[in-house]
Amino acid sequence: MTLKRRRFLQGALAASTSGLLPFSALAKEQKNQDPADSLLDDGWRVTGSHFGAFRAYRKNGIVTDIRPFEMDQNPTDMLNGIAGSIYSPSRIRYPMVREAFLKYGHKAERKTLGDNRYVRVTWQQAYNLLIRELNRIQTDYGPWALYAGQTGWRATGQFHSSTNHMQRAIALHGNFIRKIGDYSTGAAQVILPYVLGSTEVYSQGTSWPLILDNSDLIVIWANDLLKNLQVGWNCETHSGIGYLKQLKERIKDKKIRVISIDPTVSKTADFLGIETVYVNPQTDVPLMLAIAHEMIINKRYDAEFIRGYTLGFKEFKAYVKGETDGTPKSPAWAEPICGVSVSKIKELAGIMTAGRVQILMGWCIQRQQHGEQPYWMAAVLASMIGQIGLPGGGISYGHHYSSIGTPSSGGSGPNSFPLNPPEDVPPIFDNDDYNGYSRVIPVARWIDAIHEPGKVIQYNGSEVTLPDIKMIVISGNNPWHHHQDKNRMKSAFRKLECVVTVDYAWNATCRFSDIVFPACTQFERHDLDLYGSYAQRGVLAMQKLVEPLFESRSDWNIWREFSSRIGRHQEYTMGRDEFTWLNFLYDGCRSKNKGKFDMPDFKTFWQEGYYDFGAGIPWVRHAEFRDDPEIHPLGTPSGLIEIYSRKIARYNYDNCKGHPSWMEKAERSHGGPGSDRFPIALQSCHPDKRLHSQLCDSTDFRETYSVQGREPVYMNKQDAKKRGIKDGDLVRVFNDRGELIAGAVITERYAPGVARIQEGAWYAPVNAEIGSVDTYGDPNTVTLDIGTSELAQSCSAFTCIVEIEKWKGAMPKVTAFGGPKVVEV
Ligand SMILES: Nc1nc2c(c(=O)[nH]1)N[C@H]1C(S)=C(S)[C@@H](COP(=O)(O)OP(=O)(O)OC[C@H]3O[C@@H](n4cnc5c(=O)[nH]c(N)nc54)[C@H](O)[C@@H]3O)O[C@H]1N2
Ligand SMILES: Nc1nc2c(c(=O)[nH]1)N[C@H]1C(S)=C(S)[C@@H](COP(=O)(O)OP(=O)(O)OC[C@H]3O[C@@H](n4cnc5c(=O)[nH]c(N)nc54)[C@H](O)[C@@H]3O)O[C@H]1N2
Ligand SMILES: [Mo]
Repeated sequence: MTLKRRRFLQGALAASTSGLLPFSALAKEQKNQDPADSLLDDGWRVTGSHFGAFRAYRKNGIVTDIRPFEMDQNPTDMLNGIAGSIYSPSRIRYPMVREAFLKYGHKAERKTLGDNRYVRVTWQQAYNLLIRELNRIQTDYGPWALYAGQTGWRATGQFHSSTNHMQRAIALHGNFIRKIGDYSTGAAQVILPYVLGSTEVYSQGTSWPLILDNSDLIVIWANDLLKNLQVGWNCETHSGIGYLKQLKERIKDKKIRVISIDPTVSKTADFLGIETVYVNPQTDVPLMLAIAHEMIINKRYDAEFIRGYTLGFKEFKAYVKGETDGTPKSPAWAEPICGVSVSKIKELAGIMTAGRVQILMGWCIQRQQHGEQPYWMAAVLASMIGQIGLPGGGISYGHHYSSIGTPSSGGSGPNSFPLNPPEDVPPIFDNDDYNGYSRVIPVARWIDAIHEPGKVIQYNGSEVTLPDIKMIVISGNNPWHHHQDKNRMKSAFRKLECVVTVDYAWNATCRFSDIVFPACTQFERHDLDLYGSYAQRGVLAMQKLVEPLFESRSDWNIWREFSSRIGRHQEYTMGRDEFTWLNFLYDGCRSKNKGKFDMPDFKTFWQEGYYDFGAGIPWVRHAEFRDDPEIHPLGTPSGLIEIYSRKIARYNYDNCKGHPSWMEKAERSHGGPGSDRFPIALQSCHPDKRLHSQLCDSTDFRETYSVQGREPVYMNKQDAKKRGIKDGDLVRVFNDRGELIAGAVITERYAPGVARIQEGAWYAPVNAEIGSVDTYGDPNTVTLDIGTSELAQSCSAFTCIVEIEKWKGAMPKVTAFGGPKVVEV
């Protein structure tokens, strides 16, 4: 896309946000989208993505214009990146096989893995290799040697859900290792059921209108709502951002006070113009304990709520007062650890116990060592405040995600393409013997398994025996973005025998694979999905914009042919084609909603492009429990909020005790362990202009934020000055685990000792060697790969410290983009 075109798109977005575009006219102009209809017609089509639902114009077979969907009043800039991703130089064009693997198969040396040398093969050759390898793994080893369990942010669309297609097809062939939990909320999902009786993070939360009307104070804790609400699990329409705009008005009118507790001034804090209380990274628990200490000493907590709705406050109180370990968790104790002054801590304890207080927790503080603790501790604070179950009070663990807090319409979305094969169809390799290994592993521990097969680890009160993984199949996720410590991953991948990836973008995961299948993007196939995510606002037709580029195919077509080649076509497809599936899923949705919503038939729906369920009714989380905890108990063992958990105490873990507690980290900035050598905390927060690694391939869009072609590292002015670094300099970010090149952006929005590189920057080593410098700037080059604790064993990416210096010497070229080095054989 040319710069001119980009400006045009930006102009189009700006115009449409102010409501100037005649959307109904656009809708009318849409051609009949019946499958029989010529797919070569020019015209407007409606579709959607994680970044937003939108309409696109197709001319002469290419996308020439993208405008937000009329139900999206707060469209995001990321729509400007979509065309550049469809037409990216990094698109996977053909099936590709690693040069050494093509010659020697699983006996190929693996030291060259990552050198990016690939041979173009035919689809037939690629299938033959894949099936040969799967047969070999199931025959020579067993289901324990195959890992196809990883999931991630595959495109929106319930039918083409790419991980479902891959897992269903592989399951028709043989069994494999699966995972439990996710990188997003792995620690929360395990700890919160013990404390609040449910995972909380993916539950609908108290409706924004009630928060706006009732809260006196909103505490935004480790949470950047404005940034993270840009992306949703379904086709977003960004209602959450609309509520933030209303919140800004209430702040201006002095009706609500809002503070942010964060090591940086977040995009949200900047937008709302609110106070940020800087906290040192990884030290929220000492700050929270000191607030609790202050409330206890001054008897400023809701003793009645504690008595009626919670269990175990006595044990916790003894710890806070220092009766169990000799250390009172006073503000004076906390200040040198968390960096928040005694007076500020006292002020926080004061304002959090005056008036109606809503706490809104973000997720990234549970993505650190002992990430269970701040989550548990926040629930304890909310219990002491005593407003759980009241409108505008209590605690939420999800208002920054997928429009949580927008009242749900009550409509039901379409089901997805079924993940599992029909129950009466056994796999071809019908072997259920896992050789004593666990068949399910905690999601972030798969590299541990490759390094130490057979090792027994603790997990959530049970034992997991790590399997001996030899082969991995990947689709709809990008492990060479999402996992920590790239050099450790590199050495693990050298031990594998075969890695297969299905994607549309030639990212680092392709570069560390043996066989790569080219999927098309979601814009090259028909689908349907919810729009509005948790608002469940309606059902959206996702109409194909263009035909699959190069030799790419939809995931459905890729795995359909695979199934055919292993003799399982009928079992895979259930006799339906793409459009009969869409029709079937839509009809299922229509009958679920019968009586409540009068949905039209499929053909009419497809022509109209969407069906709107309308707005929902405001609702308060945990109101029933508050009303009567005996009739509506929580799902905890006692039915109450467990400040002390006997169950967890009985596990006897050193790194997760019976009540929330402060434990020093493996490494930590601001005077913590290792900070003498690596004084800067490196955050790897979610990107403002990407969804993880997605859209990084969109060249012009990337250039709107990159620095001299590298990913930005945001750092504090003082830190930069001390190191002689100027804004726009290329720098070396490093620790003992690895090094990367990034472009410095100097800002006053970060506290001294805190820097950030947004996750999802494409990993791009100079060569295949372990330790090779990353030329584009993936923060996971340097992050730590340990479990949060023996309880959740989740991702600890935010336990990471580094040093930063000006880059010296020759400057290697960026190797991330533009696909593989194609080798002729
Ligand atoms: N350091 C650090 N690491 C992190 C995090 C962090 O905060 N810090 N966050 C973690 C979190 S919360 C998450 S959720 C993970 C995200 O990790 P992932 O979900 O793995 O990240 P994505 O980049 O979204 O990967 C999706 C991949 O699927 C591909 N894809 C999209 N649509 C399709 C399709 O239709 N078909 C096929 N075949 N492929 C498709 C995309 O091209 C992309 O390569 O990262 C985790 N990693
Ligand atoms: N634009 C965009 N939106 C997204 C995504 C995306 O990739 N792009 N991904 C989606 C997904 S999969 C997820 S899981 C969510 C992620 O949602 P989160 O994990 O909540 O998001 P982050 O932006 O990583 O972090 C939020 C805030 O936590 C602060 N923080 C970091 N460390 C600490 C700490 O030690 N203490 C305190 N108090 N604050 C800290 C950061 O400074 C940041 O302001 O976002 C979703 N939304
Ligand atoms: Mo996530």
